[in-house]
Amino acid sequence: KYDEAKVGTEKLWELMNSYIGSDKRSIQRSIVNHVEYTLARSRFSFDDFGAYQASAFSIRDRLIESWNDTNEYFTTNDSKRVYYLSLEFLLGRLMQNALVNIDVEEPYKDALMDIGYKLENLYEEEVDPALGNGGLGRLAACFLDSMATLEIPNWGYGIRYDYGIFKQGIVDGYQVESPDYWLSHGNPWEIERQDVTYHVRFYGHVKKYNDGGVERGVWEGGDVVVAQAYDTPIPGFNTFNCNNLRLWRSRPCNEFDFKQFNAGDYHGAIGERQKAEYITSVLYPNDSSEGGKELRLKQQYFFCSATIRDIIRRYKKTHSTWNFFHEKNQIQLNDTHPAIASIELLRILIDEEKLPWDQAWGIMYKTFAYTNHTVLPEALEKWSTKLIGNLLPRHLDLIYLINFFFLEKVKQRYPGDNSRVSRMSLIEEGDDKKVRMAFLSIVCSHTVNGVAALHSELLKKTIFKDFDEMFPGKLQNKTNGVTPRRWIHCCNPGLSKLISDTIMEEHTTWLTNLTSLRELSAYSQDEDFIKRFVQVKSDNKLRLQKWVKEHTGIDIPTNALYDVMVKRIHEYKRQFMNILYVIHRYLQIKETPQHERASKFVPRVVMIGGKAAPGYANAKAIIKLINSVAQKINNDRDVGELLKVVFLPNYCVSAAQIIIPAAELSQHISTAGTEASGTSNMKFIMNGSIIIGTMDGANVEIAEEIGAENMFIFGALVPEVDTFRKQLHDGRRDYIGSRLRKVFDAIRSGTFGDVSTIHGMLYSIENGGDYYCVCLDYYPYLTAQEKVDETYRDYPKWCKMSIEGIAKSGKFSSDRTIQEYCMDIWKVSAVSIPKPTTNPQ
Ligand code: GLG
Repeated sequence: KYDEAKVGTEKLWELMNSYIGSDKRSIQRSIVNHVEYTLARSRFSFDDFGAYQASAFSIRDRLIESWNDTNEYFTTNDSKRVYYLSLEFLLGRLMQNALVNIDVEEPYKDALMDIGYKLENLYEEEVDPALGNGGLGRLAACFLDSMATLEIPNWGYGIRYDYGIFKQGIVDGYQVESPDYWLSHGNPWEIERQDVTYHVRFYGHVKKYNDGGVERGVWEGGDVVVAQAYDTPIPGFNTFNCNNLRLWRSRPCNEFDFKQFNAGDYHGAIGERQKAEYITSVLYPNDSSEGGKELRLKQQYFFCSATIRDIIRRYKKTHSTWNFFHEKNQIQLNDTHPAIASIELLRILIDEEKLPWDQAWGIMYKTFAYTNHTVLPEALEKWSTKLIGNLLPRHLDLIYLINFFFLEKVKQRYPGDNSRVSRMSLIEEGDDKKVRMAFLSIVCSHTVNGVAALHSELLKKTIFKDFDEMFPGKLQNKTNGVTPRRWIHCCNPGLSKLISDTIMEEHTTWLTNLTSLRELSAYSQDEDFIKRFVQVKSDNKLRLQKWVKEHTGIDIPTNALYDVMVKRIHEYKRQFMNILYVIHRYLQIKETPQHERASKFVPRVVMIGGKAAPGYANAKAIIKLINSVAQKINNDRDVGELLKVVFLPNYCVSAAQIIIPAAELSQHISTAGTEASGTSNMKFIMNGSIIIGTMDGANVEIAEEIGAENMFIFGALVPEVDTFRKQLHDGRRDYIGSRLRKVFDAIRSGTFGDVSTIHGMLYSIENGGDYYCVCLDYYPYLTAQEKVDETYRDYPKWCKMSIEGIAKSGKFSSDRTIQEYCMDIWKVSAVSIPKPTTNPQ
């Protein structure tokens, strides 16, 4: 610490008495300084990548100013904080987002142009940090943006993986995975915190003792690794507030095994240390299914333990009793992945802080809340008690204790109802006993929520029914949202400008009050507006056309309907049904005489993209089928430009920002009752793409908002799905109609080459295994697709529908979602940091 008396705060203040200026000279000087002093490159010659890096450092400097001020302000004011714990943060590129949020995109563009660099090109130099699988991780990123924008004191906590989600390549139509070492050229956005580290223990044993009636434990032995913090500033839009995302990296403990070393086993001693670093090396590439692997549990506990210690340390800086902990801290669990955090808090309060059980329990309970993201049984985490007991022996003790107290309450409340007791137990009995992490999270949290209205209702009726009965009101709904800053303004500048021009508002107004888009409704039939709207769409289509050429080599026309489906590949999402329809369309075109084709078919480019989990054979077979179908159709001269099929490789956030604004139709066709919410559906609507979709997830609320007449809705509802499944179970097999049969036959007969990997799925669907109801929904889907063609022919009507969609998409801003979390769950309000005193511009 500096000696205040000697140096004087005034002197320090004088040395840096304002935020960095936003005039051209200041920006250029800051960039060139970083070229020379940070990158140690010559200021007289640097390439686009050097310019990107230096600009990033220069922008980071600005972020650090408000990031420091914000945190200091929150500490001085003892602000209530929200912590968002997630194993995934799918941030996407940061540069444009930061420039837009702190409102210096134009000044940077000019300043760079003046020294010979195009800002748009520099954006392309940034790696796309992909520390997440899909919707769950991207939701966390949208939430961070909204919380900063709404000036909610918030930190995100997660893992700094060395390898994010794999890169997807396509070889002979098959997915091949390669590692994404995103840090190879450094990461200018993060701040390495050598001063913020914690020890995290694994394995070992517990000694218990009685402390005046309270049983406490001492956990000793085992392995200890170090968690080191890396911070990424999260600027809000149009505010000086800047929040933080703290990601943990595992490092070896400084204690080196000299015994082993001296015994001559230098390699062994080093190897032990490397094992520690392994913990945070790679993101598990599963979306909606759980591996149950020890390393995954290690990752979970590792980041939860460091996080809880960090939160406690921060609280203790300003508090000497535990009385206000829950009033100052709210912790949100993004699915059950960080569920062990609550047990860690309980353990620390009981074993280390020596609190009585009731007090410790109360603090934990009032601090935690849990979000469920899926009803799919394969995605619900269950950890074997053997695994937990070995890795985290004290935590398993506490889980048993919690279960004991909880089941006592269940028995009191429902005397004699033994089946309910075993249904609700936190432990699933069997040869390999398991902890039901979702139930544990419900019991340890004050509030639980689903992510769309339908999903939350299903939770109450199905997997959490007993809990809803016992704790009425505890289960809530918080419909997901997406940030319009990234998903309209950054990815679709043309549309953003058109909106601002039309409703005569500054970006800063409607981008934080998205329901004001309603005003656009008045223009849905306005000729001038439609003309500009169509121009924006075709510019975006051209941009995508180039992207497709560059990434696949395929030429696609721009004067065709762009039909897009991008999301993780999964049977429940039914990319399979999409490609079956494509085959049907192809066969139909072939059957139609040339001269009748133009009047019968609207030219279409069908684009499908998404990653399959590396161990998910059926999903991989679907990718292969799509590519084989594309290969055949695209090379069939007879079909020409009437139908093109593209598999969009390596779908990721930066690709989404090009793909979504260009789409005219987008597919969200999951089996009713399977997609918890979906969030890309919201992004597509905001960008004027019309949805063809089922009544599933947030589609239901989208239809409510924009009107079912502005979508192409089809398919079985949840009760019909249930009935169909029951019929399958009872032996019904008559569900494959002749048109679908033809498609199956075409696949089997080799029309699309060797696609034998899909034969298993075909066979299963034909023989009662159509769990996701492809056959049930197939014909309604065809009808909806015919309606699409018909509507596209009436182009003014098509435009009207898509403009109405944009106008009424306001509900799906993640700002609205976060406001609901703040009011109903966290009870937290905005804290606005004061403007800097001088010259921030
Ligand atoms: C889940 C669900 C999605 C949901 C997302 C965010 O499958 O339907 O939109 O979380 O809540 N595992 C996911 O991606």
